[in-house]
Amino acid sequence: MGQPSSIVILTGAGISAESGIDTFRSAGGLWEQHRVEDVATPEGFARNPNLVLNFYDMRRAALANVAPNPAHEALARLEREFRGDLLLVTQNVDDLHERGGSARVLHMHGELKSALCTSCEMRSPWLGTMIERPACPVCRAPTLRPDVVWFGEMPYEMGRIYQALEACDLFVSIGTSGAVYPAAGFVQEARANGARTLELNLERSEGSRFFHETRLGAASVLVPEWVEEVLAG
Ligand code: BJW
Repeated sequence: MGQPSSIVILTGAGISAESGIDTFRSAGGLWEQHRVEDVATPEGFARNPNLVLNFYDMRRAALANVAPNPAHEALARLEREFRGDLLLVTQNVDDLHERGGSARVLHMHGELKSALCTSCEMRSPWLGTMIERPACPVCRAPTLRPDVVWFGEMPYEMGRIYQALEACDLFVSIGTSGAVYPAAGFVQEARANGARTLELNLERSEGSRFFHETRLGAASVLVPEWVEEVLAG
């Protein structure tokens, strides 16, 4: 195809792996170190809030020790230089896209550097810890939780994402296993609406067969190459 006019990009933990952030499902990944039911469900939080707050406090603090890699930087370059419509959707709760230079990032699974108040339901930027039950900056109640989307909860901005998937002519999935819905279904949604679909991943994802094309390799190599290709037309 020539240069696309509208692109939707979905990123997952694989794009941040080379920056030193653990993925979820690889050997030694987060779900081998912690039980999903304990740390990534509303029920787990209700059962043991200290465990969950501590888990996310540690991951928030760890962001200070990592930096964006060439894959994040290449997507920021695409945002600056691509003349068509671009929506960058990430499942990641880290801030490496922003630190890599992307100004418009849709965090469908929330963000480590944000707090959600279970009393007033407001979201507030949050850099510190939550284990000591700080007051919500909006309503002052000591009822903050990590602003991340757990299993059984609705991801953010689904309407905007599906609208973009309907309109795009290229959908690109980068570094995600395709194990978690609704993100895992985006490829079929885009394809049903006529988009070309491309997967960039270290290994084939669970939904690999739904993509027109799969390129295997490290994101820090594949993403800059692909961005160069798109911008060259
Ligand atoms: C590299 C690389 C390198 C490595 N270069 N690549 C039965 C059927 C279908 C659905 C369900 C079902 N039962 C329940 C559901 C729904 C459920 C779900 O999907 N469950 C599955 C387990 C089946 N989903 C939900 O509950 C979601 N909500 C929902 O569905 O609401 C209802 C709804 C209905 C209709 C429309 C819309 C909504 C919510 C899901 C929330 C997920 N939350 C988490 C935690 C977030 C907070 C935190 O970070 O702690 O999000 S789980 C975790 O998985 C995290 C991630 O964003 C998400 C995806 O993981 P990701 O990014 O793919 O990472 P990995 O580790 O799996 O893969 C890494 C990839 O990178 C691999 O492929 C490697 O090869 C690659 N890689 N190094 C390139 N260097």
